[in-house]
Amino acid sequence: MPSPCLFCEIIAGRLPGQIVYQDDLVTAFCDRFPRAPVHILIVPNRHIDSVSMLCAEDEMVIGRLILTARQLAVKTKIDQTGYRLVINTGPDAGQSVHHLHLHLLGGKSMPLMGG
Ligand code: DGP
Repeated sequence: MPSPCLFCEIIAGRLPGQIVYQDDLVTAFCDRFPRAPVHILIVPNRHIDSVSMLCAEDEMVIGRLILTARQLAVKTKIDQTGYRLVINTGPDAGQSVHHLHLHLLGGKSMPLMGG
């Protein structure tokens, strides 16, 4: 892991981040370079580089990431209009921060994948 990890620093409160939710397993904060009116990153509190590094014991944290996204979609009022959940993994997907994160995107109509 690059030291210090940017998202670990935000989770620990050592770097500023607009944290919108935090519990024992995950933290959610606004993306610094939003690509939609709602663009929130939901990350595991424990450092995990990417989906490629997940193991069976991470089942709970992965579930929590998605359930938190669903809850935040309601809170930000995009649950009726729709939203996109994205996890970029590795260089071909353009993963730029090597701390697993789920993008919650919504508040506008988005192009179809591959369209
Ligand atoms: P990805 O390309 O999937 O690795 O997405 C990384 C996201 O992280 C990207 O949308 C921009 C966001 N980001 C990068 N640096 C910072 C930062 O310092 N603070 C916050 N809140 N977001 C950041």
